[in-house]
Order: sequence, then structure tokens, then C-alpha cells
Amino acid sequence: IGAAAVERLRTAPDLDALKAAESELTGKGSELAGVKRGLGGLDADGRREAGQALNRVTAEVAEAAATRRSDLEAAARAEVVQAERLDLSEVRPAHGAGHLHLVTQTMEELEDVFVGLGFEVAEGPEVEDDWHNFTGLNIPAYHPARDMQDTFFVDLGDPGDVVLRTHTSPVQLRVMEQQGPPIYVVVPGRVHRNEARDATHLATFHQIEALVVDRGITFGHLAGTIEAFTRAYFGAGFSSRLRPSYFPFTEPSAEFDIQRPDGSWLELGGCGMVHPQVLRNGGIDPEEFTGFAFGFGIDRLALARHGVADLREILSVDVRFLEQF
Ligand code: FA5
Repeated sequence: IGAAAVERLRTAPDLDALKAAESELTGKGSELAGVKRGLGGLDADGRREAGQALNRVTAEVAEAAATRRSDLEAAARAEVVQAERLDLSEVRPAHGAGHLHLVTQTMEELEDVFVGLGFEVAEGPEVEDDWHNFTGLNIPAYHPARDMQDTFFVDLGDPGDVVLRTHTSPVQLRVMEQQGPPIYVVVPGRVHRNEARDATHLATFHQIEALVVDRGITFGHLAGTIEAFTRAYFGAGFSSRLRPSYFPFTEPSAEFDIQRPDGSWLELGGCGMVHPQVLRNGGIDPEEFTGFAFGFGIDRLALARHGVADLREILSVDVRFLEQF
């Protein structure tokens, strides 16, 4: 009886089967219980001998059941542990999170630097009228200076009156109209010119413009501000220079370049003292107030800082290019 019972318990496939086998083998109706009941009918010697054998078999059966139970429980635990296992060494690929475009990053850095120098940020419309983009800036119709910036016209019925702004300078007039002096603003924004795209020209690009109007503003303030901006934005090893130039809305006018620590030059933009007529057009008395303005292209600057030679890369949608910045 014992060997068969031990074998049955040892091979019980799971805990339920083990429990069933155990009660069948040791319960009231079991063979062992029958043997126990039969002990009473034996003589003293027989009873002792059979009783010892019965105790031994009962102990073997109990031990077989306990061993099998602990094996099955250990296996069940191992299964749970395996199922709930966390592999803390697993390396998941990073989520492909995007980021701001290089031009937007550069624009925001420039804004931060100018805000640090005490400027406020102003904005104006991209679809602009002739007055703010041209005429109010001393660029009348049929004036040759209009050819400096090829223009996209917007057809709203009044021919030639509505344009996509060709520079951020129209916002000079808008700020003068909206707030009187003192004015210390920078104007970042998108501008458009009817140009063929090449390595140094885009049809849609970005400029940032600074305008200061206050009492006693001189050309020295202009040069000093450009120099302070150069050091704040580019770093200590960089410096700036001005070269005489012409813009209808500034007098005198200049272009400004940045010198890199290796001695090479980066042409950045235009600047000058705000023309008295432009101040008047903006509702400001040029006898009382003077001002300076400067403006430069953000796209060329952004790419130059990263050694990218072709401006058309700005339009790239190739993630391998974009994720470098
Ligand atoms: C102007 O647009 C003047 N409004 C700048 C100014 C402001 C002068 C205030 C005086 C006072 P200009 O046309 O040179 O100037 O353009 C300025 C800068 O815009 C250039 O130096 C260049 O960096 C950038 N730029 C001009 N055309 C393009 C183009 N097609 N693609 C990319 N960048 C351009």
C-alpha cells in the first residue's frame, strides 16, 4: 500500500491533484484507515507489529505528500516571479521627441540676449501695407531703392498696396505709432522676397530688428549697442565693425560685420540713425528725439555658426540633418 501511495503522491501533477490524492489515501475510506480499523481483531503481538508497520507507512505517506507539496509550491512561486520579472538592465530606444528648429532656437536665443540688454520684444504683421513697408520708410513708388528688395504683392483689389513684408523695418513705424518714445524694442520675424533660391538667398527668411528712440541718442550708442550685443551673443573673443552703406530709412547708414577669434569676418546686417523723416512719419519730433536701428538675417547667422554653407539646408526635412542641432 505504502509504495503505491508514495508513488501516487510523488507524481501528483498539481496542488489540487495532490490534495485529492492525499484525502483519498489517508482519509476515512482509505485502505490505510481500513487496516487501522482491522488492528483490533489481531492478538497483542500481531497488533504491535502491524501497528508499527502502519505508523511507518503513514509517516512515509505524510512525508511524500509534504515533499510534493513544497515542490509544487516552489514551482508555482517561480512561475509568478518569472511572470512579474522586471529586467532593469533592458535598454529601450529613446522616444523620437522632436525639438525646435535651428532657426527658431536662434531667434529665441537672440531675443533672450536683447532682453538681457534691456530691450522689449515687439511684433508686426507679415502681410503689410505699402506705407509701412516702403513709402513711410522713405522708399516711394518708382524709387530705385525698391529694387533693393524684390517684392511679393498680395492682390486684395488695390493694386500694389498690400505686400508680404520684405524686412522687419515696417515694425519701426508701427511701434513709433503705437507707443511714443522712449522706445527700446527688438522685432524678430519672418520676411519674404521674390528671389531665386540659392546658397545665400531664400525667398522666405527671418530677420531681427532693433529700434531705439530717446533723447540724445547718438551714433556712438548704435556702435556700442552692436558691440555689446556681439560680446553677449557670440562671446568675449568676438568684436564688431561698421562700414558706410546706404538705406533710405537711416542717415547715416552702415553695414556691420562680426570678427571671429580666428580673424575672419561674418557680414551680419544693416544699421544707422533713424532718418528724421521716418521719425516724423512715426509721429515723433526729430528735433526732440533721435534714434538708431539695426537689422540682420537670422538664417545666415544660424547656419554660419554651425558651419553649414548652403542656406537651402534651412528647408531640409531630413531628420538626420535636423537632429544635429
Ligand atoms: C534690410 O532688410 C534692412 N531692413 C536692414 C536694416 C534695418 C538697415 C534697420 C538699417 C536699419 P538687407 O536687405 O541688407 O537690409 O537685409 C538684411 C539682412 O537680411 C542681410 O544682411 C541678410 O543677412 C538677410 N537677407 C537678405 N536677403 C536675404 C535672403 N534672400 N535670404 C536670406 N537672408 C537674407
